Amino acid sequence: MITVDASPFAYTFPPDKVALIVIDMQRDFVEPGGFGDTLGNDVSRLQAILPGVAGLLKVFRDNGWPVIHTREGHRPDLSDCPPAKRLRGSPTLRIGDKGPMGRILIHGEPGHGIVDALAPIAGEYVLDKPGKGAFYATDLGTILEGLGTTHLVFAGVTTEVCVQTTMREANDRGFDNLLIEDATESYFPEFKDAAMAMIRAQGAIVGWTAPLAALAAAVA
Ligand code: C5J
Repeated sequence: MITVDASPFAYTFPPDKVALIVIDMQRDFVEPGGFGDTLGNDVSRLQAILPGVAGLLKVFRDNGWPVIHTREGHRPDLSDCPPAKRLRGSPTLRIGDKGPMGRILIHGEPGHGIVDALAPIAGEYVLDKPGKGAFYATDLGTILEGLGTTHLVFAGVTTEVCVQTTMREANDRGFDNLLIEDATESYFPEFKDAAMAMIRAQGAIVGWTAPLAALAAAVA
C-alpha cells in the first residue's frame, strides 16, 4: 500500500488497483477560441496547470499504472447533444458552430483534441463523453472493472464541473478518489477552492485532495 499525505487525512492506495483520470484537457477548454473562451472565460488560468498535469502523468507512466484521458464533445450531427445544453446561455459561439479551432466541442475537430503538452501515449485510454460526468453514456465503468481499479486519482478541468461531477459519480460507485490540487483548475478560483472543500468535507465525503509533490513523495 502507498500512503499519501492528503487532506482531510491520509489517502492509502494499492498500486496495482489505481488509475489516473485526466479530465478534458482539450484545446476547447484551455486555448483561446474554444468552448471555454466563447463562454467568456479567461482560459489562461487553465494553462497554468499544464506542468502539474504533465508531472502527474509522468508519475503514472513511470510506474506503468493505467491512464485514462477524457474528452467532452459531441457527434458531428449533434445527436448526442441535448438541445438544452446547446441552447443555454449566450455564448459567442454554440456547440457545433464553426470557430477558429473548428466546430466547437465536436469529435475530430482541432479544438476537441487534447493539448499537445499532455498528448496521450500508446496504451492509454481516450474516452469521449457527451456529458460532464465521465461515467454517463461511456464505457468508463466497464474499463475500470476490467482493470480491477478500486482507487482513482483525478486531474483536469474544470474542478467544479467535469472533475467534481466525475468524482461524485465515482464515489457513488465505490471508488476512493484523490484529486491532485495543482493538476486541476477552474475559470473561477473561488469555485476551485469551494469544490475542493466540498470534496474533503465531512470526512472525505467525496474524496481526498493533495498536491502533486505529496503523491510523488509517497511513490518515490
Ligand atoms: C465544462 C468541463 N466546464 N470539462 N466542462 O463545461 O468542466
